Amino acid sequence: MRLTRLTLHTVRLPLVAPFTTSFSTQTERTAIIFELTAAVEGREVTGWGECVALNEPLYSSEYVSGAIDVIRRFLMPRLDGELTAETVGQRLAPIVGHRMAKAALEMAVLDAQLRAAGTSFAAYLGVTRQRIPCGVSVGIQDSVAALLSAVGGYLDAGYLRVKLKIRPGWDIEPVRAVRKEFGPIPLQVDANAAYTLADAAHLRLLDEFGLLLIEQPLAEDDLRQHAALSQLLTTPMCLDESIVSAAVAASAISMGAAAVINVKPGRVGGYLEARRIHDLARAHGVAVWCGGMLESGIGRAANATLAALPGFTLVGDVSASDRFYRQDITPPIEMRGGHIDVPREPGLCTPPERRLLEKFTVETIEL
Ligand code: OSB
Ligand code: MG
Repeated sequence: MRLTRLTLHTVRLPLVAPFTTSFSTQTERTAIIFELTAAVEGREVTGWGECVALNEPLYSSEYVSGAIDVIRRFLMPRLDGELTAETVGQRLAPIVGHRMAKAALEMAVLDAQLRAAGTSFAAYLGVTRQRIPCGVSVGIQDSVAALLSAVGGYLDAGYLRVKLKIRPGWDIEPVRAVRKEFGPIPLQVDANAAYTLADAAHLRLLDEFGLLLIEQPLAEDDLRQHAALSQLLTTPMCLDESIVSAAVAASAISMGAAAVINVKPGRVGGYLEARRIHDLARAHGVAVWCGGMLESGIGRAANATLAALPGFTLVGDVSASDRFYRQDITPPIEMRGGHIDVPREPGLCTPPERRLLEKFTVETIEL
């Protein structure tokens, strides 16, 4: 195919409730929605994508306006002439970093390619599962009472696994309270890099709660320190921020830094690299699960398909649209009996509804 136009729709979606992690409180999600037009054998096709960069470089070095800049200046110019989704990664490889921006471009190209062929993402990946189980990521709350009420609501809604965000000052007591109130539910924690190895003795206090895993307690670059910490804890070590590529995943696995990996397509440069990490982890007996970045229905649908690959043996952070949004730009992705159906239509997602896309758009850029 040959790319003919790229429109970047920056949308601002209000969240149903503030979402607090160790690094920020978000009350809305600013997302870049990619609308790519391509010529495929004389036909015009559209591909949709979503960039998961946050507004500020607090989770990773990427951020919304930086992603738009690098796409305009350095990434799009490399995607001229004939190309396929499978070659986007190689074309963009000389540009260092900017994986969320690259991932979104590859996603839009892959979506266009699959739509042109009438193939679903599920068929492309070869997934056989029809539906995936849903977990929920629960932000830091103002009080333990508020946390118990939030967790209770998600359990009533049917979520099959709960992840609690933690940070120094909000860790042992909230976990203890949730265990006491709800008993042996599948429970895990995510620190978003808020601790150091010097906190090992404190983090060991989490071992008594039988958590599924502890996610990214230490800094992104602290692979060796995560390996050391995992020797001191019985709770399995899971990495998120640290795993930016299959190469880093291989290092982390060989160092004993990761017993589990949270796979996020945006963080690793795209769905194809995410698949490679899945394959690598599976070959090493390392469990993976699909993480989330408060995606709109575009990224959420694609994540629901990725999470159906056989190595995704743990419940991920793929929740229903209404966990974050009262109104999404696509028809809502719904959970039934704690599961989401794997999309079967051509491409990676249901395209956004034009009226809703326009309603939430704050900036449109034509490239
Ligand atoms: O660390 O997994 C994370 C959201 C934004 C940035 C980082 C993370 C998260 C989440 C939410 O935990 C996952 C979701 O989209 O449901
Ligand atoms: Mg995380």
